[in-house]
Amino acid sequence: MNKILKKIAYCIEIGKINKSSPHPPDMKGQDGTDELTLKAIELGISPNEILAKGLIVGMQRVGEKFRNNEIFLPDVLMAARSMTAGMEHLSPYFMSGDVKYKGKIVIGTVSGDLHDIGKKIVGMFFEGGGWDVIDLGVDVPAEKFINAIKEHKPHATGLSALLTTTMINMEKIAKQIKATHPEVKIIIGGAPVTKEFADKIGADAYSPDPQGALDLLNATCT
Ligand code: B1M
Repeated sequence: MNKILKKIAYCIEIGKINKSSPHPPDMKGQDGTDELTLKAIELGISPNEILAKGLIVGMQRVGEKFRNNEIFLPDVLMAARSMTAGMEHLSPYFMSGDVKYKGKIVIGTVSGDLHDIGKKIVGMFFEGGGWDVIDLGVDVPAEKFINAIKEHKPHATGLSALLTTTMINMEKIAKQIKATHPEVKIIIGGAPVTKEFADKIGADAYSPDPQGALDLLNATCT
């Protein structure tokens, strides 16, 4: 079991998407994250474990290498595509079989920020926990959040940011949401975000991880 999860992490690390992808040249014709994730599911490994011990481990290594200037932006992009290929197989398992949703949540990565993998994972947990998720994508300005809140009337909004330069945009967005829709709870998260920051900008809750975010969201229902 460990072997296949290690292989998945490695494929993310080197940006091997699937069997037919030509990158990297020395792995031409070999399975990539796409096929290996399917095989892991067939082996009966839980989607949670594949995500936590395969996909996310690989992406953490990519982050470390990028920080140390061992790899560059195109390599990170290949890794992101490889991760997305795996997530596509996992997402149906995180979806709730329940047709009756607990409520709605509007999520998005804040303006200026193009990182969407973590936000998508959080969205998958919300769906799996019985919430109807309206995902506005990346680079989402305050107006887009507010228009979506008007249209969908959610219980809560989830804001994600991965950059220290974009987490500050959360403040403007949170303030505008609170000014126009004080009843809508705001949950924030993403690597540079902290509980102190959440308190400072007037968000209702902060979680460093998807399960914590789901627990907080469920708590808004009670
Ligand atoms: Co960028 N990037 N990136 N990047 N990138 C980081 C974030 C960075 C830490 C890399 C590094 O230097 N080590 C660094 C940020 C430094 C900083 O600000 N402190 C960085 C940088 C600098 C940049 C650019 C500026 C690079 C450049 O252009 N020179 C640029 C910015 C573009 C922009 O946004 N305007 C850039 C671009 C990119 C790509 C587009 C190439 C690509 C994103 C592709 C995509 O998302 N489709 C990318 C990637 C992949 C990364 C790293 C390597 C991985 C991010 C990721 O997907 N992690 C990242 C390094 C790292 O994180 N180790 C890095 C996996 C994911 C599962 O984790 O996103 O943290 P994460 O989400 C977690 C939690 O944070 C939490 O739960 C998630 C699931 O576990 N969470 C929430 C997230 N949102 C939440 C919301 C919640 C609750 C929890 O409630 C609502």
